[in-house]
Amino acid sequence: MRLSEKIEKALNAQIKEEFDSAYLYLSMAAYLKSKKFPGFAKWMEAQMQEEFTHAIKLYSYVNERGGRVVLEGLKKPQENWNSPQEVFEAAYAHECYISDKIDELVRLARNENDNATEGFLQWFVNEQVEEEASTSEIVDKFKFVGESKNGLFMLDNALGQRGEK
Ligand code: OFO
Repeated sequence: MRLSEKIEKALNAQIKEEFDSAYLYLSMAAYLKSKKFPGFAKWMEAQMQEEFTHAIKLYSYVNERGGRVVLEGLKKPQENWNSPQEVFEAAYAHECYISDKIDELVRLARNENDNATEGFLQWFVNEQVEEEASTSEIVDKFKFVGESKNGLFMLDNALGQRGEK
């Protein structure tokens, strides 16, 4: 069965959210690079790539269900923060915002009796659990490190290992 118009519209809106997320994380990476934290920037660049794959996953699903993908303009992302810690706090808050969006989509799919979309969205529900956990763990590490320059240097190194183990 083809997607209902309501679901199609909501999934298209989520494609934009995922691209906005990618764009926001790229902006965060650029800020972190400018502040000479290559490890934090690398982590954010990897996060940006993940968001891109989320958008494409939705794009493929809409097409598979006979829907029409319509792209919206991207939101201009914030470009400055006060510290790397603030960047990761903002990333955590953003993931919580995205989790709410996914939950809304699940509710909509349920109300529309669209089992396939509800099942498809389960992957995103699980992904959000992971993304909230990973960003919030990093925020905890920043709090632990506090003002220590050494600690910050080590944390930057550690996050720069993302994808290398
Ligand atoms: Fe960060 O999970 Fe998609 O948006």
